[in-house]
Amino acid sequence: MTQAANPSTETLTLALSKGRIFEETLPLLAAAGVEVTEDPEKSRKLILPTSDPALRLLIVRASDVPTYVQYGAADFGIAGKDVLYEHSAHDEGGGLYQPIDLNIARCKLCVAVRQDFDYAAAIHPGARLRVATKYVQAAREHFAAKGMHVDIIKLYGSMELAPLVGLADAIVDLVSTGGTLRANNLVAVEDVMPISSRLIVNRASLKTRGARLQPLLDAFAHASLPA
Ligand code: PRT
Ligand code: MG
Repeated sequence: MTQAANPSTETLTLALSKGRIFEETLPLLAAAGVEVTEDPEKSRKLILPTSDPALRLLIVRASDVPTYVQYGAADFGIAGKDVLYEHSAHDEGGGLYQPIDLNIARCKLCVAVRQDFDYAAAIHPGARLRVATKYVQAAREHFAAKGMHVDIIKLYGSMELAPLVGLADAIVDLVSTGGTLRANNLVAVEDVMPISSRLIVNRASLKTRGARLQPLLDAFAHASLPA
Protein backbone atom coordinates (compact mmCIF):
# COMPACT_ATOMS: atom_id res chain seq x y z
CA MET A 1 0.00 0.00 0.00
CA THR A 2 1.32 3.44 -0.90
CA GLN A 3 1.62 5.80 2.03
CA ALA A 4 -0.17 9.13 1.71
CA ALA A 5 2.29 11.99 1.33
CA ASN A 6 2.89 13.51 4.73
CA PRO A 7 2.63 17.29 4.30
CA SER A 8 5.02 17.98 7.15
CA THR A 9 7.87 16.09 5.50
CA GLU A 10 7.08 17.54 2.07
CA THR A 11 7.09 21.15 3.28
CA LEU A 12 10.24 23.18 2.61
CA THR A 13 11.33 25.79 5.12
CA LEU A 14 13.21 28.96 4.13
CA ALA A 15 14.84 31.02 6.93
CA LEU A 16 15.39 34.73 6.47
CA SER A 17 15.38 37.99 8.41
CA LYS A 18 12.76 40.71 8.08
CA GLY A 19 13.76 44.12 6.82
CA ARG A 20 16.03 44.57 3.82
CA ILE A 21 16.67 40.86 3.16
CA PHE A 22 12.97 39.99 3.28
CA GLU A 23 12.09 42.94 1.01
CA GLU A 24 14.77 42.05 -1.55
CA THR A 25 13.87 38.34 -1.48
CA LEU A 26 10.21 38.96 -2.43
CA PRO A 27 11.02 39.48 -6.15
CA LEU A 28 13.10 36.29 -6.16
CA LEU A 29 10.23 34.33 -4.63
CA ALA A 30 7.87 35.94 -7.15
CA ALA A 31 10.14 34.73 -9.95
CA ALA A 32 9.71 31.22 -8.56
CA GLY A 33 5.93 31.75 -8.63
CA VAL A 34 5.66 32.19 -4.86
CA GLU A 35 3.80 35.00 -3.11
CA VAL A 36 4.12 35.82 0.56
CA THR A 37 0.66 36.43 1.92
CA GLU A 38 1.60 38.11 5.23
CA ASP A 39 3.81 41.07 6.08
CA PRO A 40 6.40 40.17 8.77
CA GLU A 41 6.56 43.84 9.83
CA LYS A 42 2.84 43.70 10.73
CA SER A 43 2.33 40.08 11.68
CA ARG A 44 3.70 38.73 14.94
CA LYS A 45 3.94 35.28 13.41
CA LEU A 46 7.42 33.80 13.16
CA ILE A 47 6.35 31.12 10.69
CA LEU A 48 4.76 32.63 7.59
CA PRO A 49 2.82 30.67 5.01
CA THR A 50 3.28 31.37 1.29
CA SER A 51 1.04 30.88 -1.73
CA ASP A 52 2.83 27.52 -2.14
CA PRO A 53 1.40 25.20 0.51
CA ALA A 54 4.67 23.27 0.47
CA LEU A 55 6.88 26.31 1.24
CA ARG A 56 6.94 28.24 4.50
CA LEU A 57 9.18 31.03 5.80
CA LEU A 58 10.87 31.28 9.19
CA ILE A 59 11.50 34.87 10.30
CA VAL A 60 14.64 34.94 12.45
CA ARG A 61 17.42 37.38 13.40
CA ALA A 62 19.84 37.86 10.50
CA SER A 63 22.71 36.36 12.48
CA ASP A 64 20.63 33.29 13.42
CA VAL A 65 19.83 32.25 9.83
CA PRO A 66 22.97 30.05 9.38
CA THR A 67 22.27 28.27 12.67
CA TYR A 68 18.71 27.30 11.66
CA VAL A 69 19.97 26.00 8.31
CA GLN A 70 23.07 24.24 9.70
CA TYR A 71 20.95 22.19 12.11
CA GLY A 72 18.25 21.49 9.53
CA ALA A 73 15.50 23.43 11.31
CA ALA A 74 15.27 25.23 7.96
CA ASP A 75 16.14 23.56 4.64
CA PHE A 76 17.58 26.74 3.20
CA GLY A 77 18.07 30.37 4.09
CA ILE A 78 19.30 33.76 2.97
CA ALA A 79 22.09 35.52 4.86
CA GLY A 80 24.65 38.26 4.31
CA LYS A 81 28.29 37.39 3.66
CA ASP A 82 29.11 39.31 6.85
CA VAL A 83 26.93 36.92 8.86
CA LEU A 84 28.24 33.82 7.04
CA TYR A 85 31.84 34.87 7.58
CA GLU A 86 31.34 35.20 11.33
CA HIS A 87 29.37 31.94 11.45
CA SER A 88 31.92 29.88 9.50
CA ALA A 89 33.89 29.05 12.65
CA HIS A 90 30.75 27.32 13.99
CA ASP A 91 30.23 25.23 10.86
CA GLU A 92 33.21 22.92 11.14
CA GLY A 93 31.19 19.96 9.81
CA GLY A 94 30.51 21.99 6.67
CA GLY A 95 26.73 21.46 6.99
CA LEU A 96 26.07 24.57 4.93
CA TYR A 97 26.23 24.65 1.17
CA GLN A 98 26.43 28.10 -0.48
CA PRO A 99 25.38 27.64 -4.09
CA ILE A 100 24.27 31.15 -5.08
CA ASP A 101 25.27 34.76 -4.51
CA LEU A 102 21.90 36.51 -4.83
CA ASN A 103 23.58 39.94 -4.97
CA ILE A 104 20.87 41.44 -2.77
CA ALA A 105 21.26 43.62 0.35
CA ARG A 106 24.63 44.82 -0.92
CA CYS A 107 26.99 46.98 1.09
CA LYS A 108 30.66 47.07 2.14
CA LEU A 109 32.44 46.09 5.32
CA CYS A 110 34.77 48.99 6.12
CA VAL A 111 37.18 50.34 8.67
CA ALA A 112 36.01 53.77 9.82
CA VAL A 113 37.44 56.37 12.20
CA ARG A 114 36.62 59.87 13.46
CA GLN A 115 37.22 62.53 10.84
CA ASP A 116 39.90 64.07 13.09
CA PHE A 117 41.73 60.78 13.71
CA ASP A 118 45.07 60.26 11.92
CA TYR A 119 44.61 56.67 10.77
CA ALA A 120 47.80 56.56 8.66
CA ALA A 121 49.83 57.51 11.72
CA ALA A 122 47.98 55.04 13.92
CA ILE A 123 48.68 51.94 11.82
CA HIS A 124 52.47 52.00 11.81
CA PRO A 125 54.06 48.61 12.59
CA GLY A 126 54.06 47.81 16.27
CA ALA A 127 51.18 50.16 17.03
CA ARG A 128 48.08 48.90 18.80
CA LEU A 129 44.70 49.96 17.62
CA ARG A 130 41.44 49.51 19.52
CA VAL A 131 38.79 48.33 17.11
CA ALA A 132 35.12 48.02 18.04
CA THR A 133 33.01 45.68 15.92
CA LYS A 134 30.29 43.08 15.68
CA TYR A 135 32.44 41.39 12.97
CA VAL A 136 35.24 40.01 15.13
CA GLN A 137 36.45 37.31 12.75
CA ALA A 138 36.55 39.55 9.68
CA ALA A 139 38.20 42.39 11.61
CA ARG A 140 40.84 40.11 13.15
CA GLU A 141 41.77 38.65 9.77
CA HIS A 142 41.81 42.03 8.05
CA PHE A 143 44.31 43.52 10.50
CA ALA A 144 46.33 40.29 10.79
CA ALA A 145 46.83 40.37 7.01
CA LYS A 146 48.28 43.87 7.45
CA GLY A 147 50.60 42.57 10.16
CA MET A 148 48.89 44.67 12.81
CA HIS A 149 48.05 43.84 16.38
CA VAL A 150 44.62 45.12 17.30
CA ASP A 151 42.55 44.97 20.44
CA ILE A 152 39.10 43.92 19.33
CA ILE A 153 36.16 45.15 21.38
CA LYS A 154 33.06 43.12 20.61
CA LEU A 155 29.83 45.10 20.27
CA TYR A 156 26.38 43.99 19.15
CA GLY A 157 25.23 47.20 17.48
CA SER A 158 25.62 50.99 17.09
CA MET A 159 29.35 50.60 16.48
CA GLU A 160 29.42 54.20 15.21
CA LEU A 161 29.21 55.40 18.80
CA ALA A 162 32.44 53.75 19.97
CA PRO A 163 35.00 56.20 18.46
CA LEU A 164 32.88 59.18 19.53
CA VAL A 165 33.06 58.31 23.21
CA GLY A 166 36.63 57.00 23.34
CA LEU A 167 35.73 53.31 23.51
CA ALA A 168 37.74 52.57 20.35
CA ASP A 169 40.01 54.22 17.76
CA ALA A 170 38.29 52.56 14.83
CA ILE A 171 35.26 50.48 13.95
CA VAL A 172 34.67 47.74 11.42
CA ASP A 173 31.08 48.09 10.22
CA LEU A 174 28.81 47.80 7.22
CA VAL A 175 28.41 50.88 5.06
CA SER A 176 25.71 51.28 2.48
CA THR A 177 24.92 54.92 1.61
CA GLY A 178 27.53 56.30 4.02
CA GLY A 179 24.83 58.42 5.68
CA THR A 180 25.32 56.93 9.14
CA LEU A 181 29.08 57.56 9.09
CA ARG A 182 28.58 61.16 7.92
CA ALA A 183 25.93 61.86 10.53
CA ASN A 184 28.42 60.82 13.22
CA ASN A 185 31.50 62.62 11.83
CA LEU A 186 33.16 59.35 10.88
CA VAL A 187 34.97 58.47 7.68
CA ALA A 188 35.67 55.13 5.98
CA VAL A 189 39.43 54.62 5.62
CA GLU A 190 39.68 51.05 4.34
CA ASP A 191 37.51 48.43 2.64
CA VAL A 192 37.47 45.03 4.33
CA MET A 193 35.21 43.18 1.88
CA PRO A 194 32.20 43.67 -0.38
CA ILE A 195 29.00 42.19 1.09
CA SER A 196 25.92 40.67 -0.51
CA SER A 197 23.43 38.05 0.58
CA ARG A 198 23.83 34.37 -0.31
CA LEU A 199 21.50 31.45 -0.49
CA ILE A 200 22.56 28.73 1.94
CA VAL A 201 21.29 25.17 1.88
CA ASN A 202 21.41 22.39 4.46
CA ARG A 203 23.48 19.56 2.91
CA ALA A 204 21.20 16.81 4.21
CA SER A 205 18.12 18.60 2.82
CA LEU A 206 19.83 18.87 -0.53
CA LYS A 207 20.23 15.07 -0.58
CA THR A 208 16.79 14.12 0.73
CA ARG A 209 14.73 16.97 -0.77
CA GLY A 210 16.84 17.89 -3.76
CA ALA A 211 14.01 17.27 -6.20
CA ARG A 212 11.80 19.79 -4.37
CA LEU A 213 14.60 22.28 -3.69
CA GLN A 214 16.29 22.37 -7.07
CA PRO A 215 13.53 24.18 -9.03
CA LEU A 216 13.50 26.92 -6.37
CA LEU A 217 17.29 27.21 -6.40
CA ASP A 218 17.21 27.43 -10.21
CA ALA A 219 14.52 30.14 -10.15
CA PHE A 220 16.48 32.14 -7.55
CA ALA A 221 19.72 31.81 -9.53
CA HIS A 222 17.95 32.89 -12.71
CA ALA A 223 16.27 35.91 -11.05
CA SER A 224 19.25 37.00 -8.92
CA LEU A 225 20.84 40.31 -9.78
CA PRO A 226 24.05 40.48 -11.82
CA ALA A 227 27.19 41.06 -9.71
O1 PRT B 1 19.20 44.74 12.86
P1 PRT B 1 19.51 43.47 13.62
O2 PRT B 1 20.40 43.70 14.80
O3 PRT B 1 18.31 42.63 13.89
O4 PRT B 1 20.38 42.53 12.68
P2 PRT B 1 21.18 42.94 11.42
O5 PRT B 1 21.65 44.36 11.47
O6 PRT B 1 22.22 41.88 11.24
O7 PRT B 1 20.05 42.75 10.33
P3 PRT B 1 19.61 43.73 9.16
O8 PRT B 1 18.28 43.24 8.69
O9 PRT B 1 19.75 45.15 9.56
O10 PRT B 1 20.70 43.42 8.07
C1 PRT B 1 20.70 42.18 7.40
C2 PRT B 1 21.83 42.15 6.39
O11 PRT B 1 21.68 43.21 5.44
C3 PRT B 1 23.22 42.34 6.96
O12 PRT B 1 23.71 41.13 7.52
C4 PRT B 1 24.00 42.78 5.72
O13 PRT B 1 24.46 41.64 4.99
C5 PRT B 1 22.94 43.50 4.86
N1 PRT B 1 23.10 44.96 4.83
C6 PRT B 1 23.16 45.69 3.69
C7 PRT B 1 23.19 45.82 5.86
C8 PRT B 1 23.35 47.10 5.32
N2 PRT B 1 23.31 46.99 3.97
C9 PRT B 1 23.50 48.24 6.20
N3 PRT B 1 23.66 49.37 5.74
N4 PRT B 1 23.17 45.62 7.20
C10 PRT B 1 23.28 46.69 8.02
N5 PRT B 1 23.47 47.98 7.58
C11 PRT B 1 23.60 49.02 8.64
C12 PRT B 1 25.07 49.20 9.07
O14 PRT B 1 25.43 48.28 10.07
C13 PRT B 1 25.08 50.65 9.58
O15 PRT B 1 24.67 50.76 10.91
O16 PRT B 1 23.17 50.28 8.19
C14 PRT B 1 24.04 51.31 8.70
C15 PRT B 1 24.78 52.00 7.58
O17 PRT B 1 23.95 52.29 6.52
P4 PRT B 1 24.24 53.62 5.66
O18 PRT B 1 23.28 53.51 4.50
O19 PRT B 1 23.95 54.78 6.54
O20 PRT B 1 25.67 53.57 5.19
MG1 MG C 1 20.33 46.11 11.52
